[in-house]
Amino acid sequence: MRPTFFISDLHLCAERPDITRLFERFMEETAPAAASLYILGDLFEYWIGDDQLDIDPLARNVVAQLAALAAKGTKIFFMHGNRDFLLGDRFARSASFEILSDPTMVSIGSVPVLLMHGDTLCTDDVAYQSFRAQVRSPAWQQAILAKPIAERIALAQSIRSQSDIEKSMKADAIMDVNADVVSGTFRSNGFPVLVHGHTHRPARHEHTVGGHTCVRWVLQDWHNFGGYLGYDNAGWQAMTITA
Ligand code: LP5
Ligand code: MN
Repeated sequence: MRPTFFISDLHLCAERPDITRLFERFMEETAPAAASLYILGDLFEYWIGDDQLDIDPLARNVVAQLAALAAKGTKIFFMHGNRDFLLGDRFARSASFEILSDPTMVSIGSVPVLLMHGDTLCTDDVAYQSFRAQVRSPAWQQAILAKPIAERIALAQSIRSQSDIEKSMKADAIMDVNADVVSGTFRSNGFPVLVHGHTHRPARHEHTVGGHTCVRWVLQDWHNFGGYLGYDNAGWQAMTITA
């Protein structure tokens, strides 16, 4: 069985060439071994619409890396994160990947695995959830995508600054997953393995729900170094990638 790899929260941007290099190395040296690669959101620091490709050489390189990996035989799937929810079909076609909705249940070997970005589990963060509801509405997205690129970049940067200010005033616990929502998610999905990112708190958790011991993997963010979660015949393994 060729392995399956999961990554998220790379936050690729021109300001972090070191992380871009780690990603390129991962794509060239590690990812081709995988039958499937799941990118569970926040591939980019922010995404303002697929015409970002016209002005962003880094993004075009990422597309080329993804398309090259797909051409070598790795099936690639992408799920939106809270930074790149405007990534659309033009990007997906160019990168040769399929966009998955959040959540998505897959079967790997015979193991049911539920995939999420992870932000929907953070229901105690009421301010974020109301922001999310607004920016995920088709009407808001249509209005935003009609604005000129420069205006969208300025808006994305203002939201980033405002978000950082608000985060500095939120308790850590508020920005983590809500335990009841996690239990409910296991229960209503038949007690799968849950894989998500977003919280930047990489870990393997065990939850006891309705007499079942359920595993929740939280993916490594790529802030200080890179990382991926792998699954194959030998089981699950979280790996780090350093320079
Ligand atoms: O991203 P992260 O992990 O740092 O924080 C998230 C939540 N923040 C966000 C916002 C993103 O960081 C930035 C999104 C940029 C998207 C760009 C594309 C669309 C832009 C439009 C242009 C085309 O998701 C943060 C959570 C945290 O995770 C932990 O879960 O707490 O949530 C917030 O901080 C949200 C705030 O609480 C409320 C929203 C503030 C936005 C105010 C808008 C101000 C606009 C000013 C315009 C002049
Ligand atoms: Mn996120």
